[in-house]
Amino acid sequence: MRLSIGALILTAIAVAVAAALAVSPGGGAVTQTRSQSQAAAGTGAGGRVAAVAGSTQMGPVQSAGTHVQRIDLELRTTEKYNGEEQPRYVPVGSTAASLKGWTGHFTVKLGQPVELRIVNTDDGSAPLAPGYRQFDAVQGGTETVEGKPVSYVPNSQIAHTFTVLGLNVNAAIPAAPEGATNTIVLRFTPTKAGTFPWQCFAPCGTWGNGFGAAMDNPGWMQGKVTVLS
Ligand SMILES: [Cu+2]
Repeated sequence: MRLSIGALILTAIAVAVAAALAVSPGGGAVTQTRSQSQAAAGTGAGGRVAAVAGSTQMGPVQSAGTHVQRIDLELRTTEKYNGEEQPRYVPVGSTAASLKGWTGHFTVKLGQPVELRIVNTDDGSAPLAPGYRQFDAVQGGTETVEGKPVSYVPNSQIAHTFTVLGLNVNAAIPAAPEGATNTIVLRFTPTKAGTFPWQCFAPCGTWGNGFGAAMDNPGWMQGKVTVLS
């Protein structure tokens, strides 16, 4: 089973956001702009922006502070893939229009702390299969669930993971209380420059033992994170 992980990540992508950096659709040039939320709030200086490379969509990601690179995601269960509801990581506040071209690509800076905040609306679990159980543990950073520090999530409660193998980072996402949401915050500092796939390892999709549909498509349960040096 472990061998198959390598195969699974071949198409995957990644995380993180960049404080103030947006990568062009070409993936090369870097531009700076203000995030929608900050613009709305009138917080001008040091504006931060979502970085989405390889697409034309900018997520409403913002920085919480001068140095922290904040990524705000929602984990939705109402998005439809081929007409079928599938779980999906999307920037907070995304609309159908803004999700066009969303590939789950973020950009962050090397050596600066990242705060990945996930509002999870999924109250169903998808326990990790044998060979993937190591992803019930928080790796490469610290995690809180509803503000409480956790080092792992019992497998029976796992709904998703947010895993960047190339950065040795893993967040375990527990199912939300029925009909409610829970908020998971993962803090980590990228230690390597490059572009790394991220993905979920919980079998939360349809087909292929839970590894099809959402699990097999960028902008759903996988993406990429670029760490700029
Ligand atoms: Cu998942």
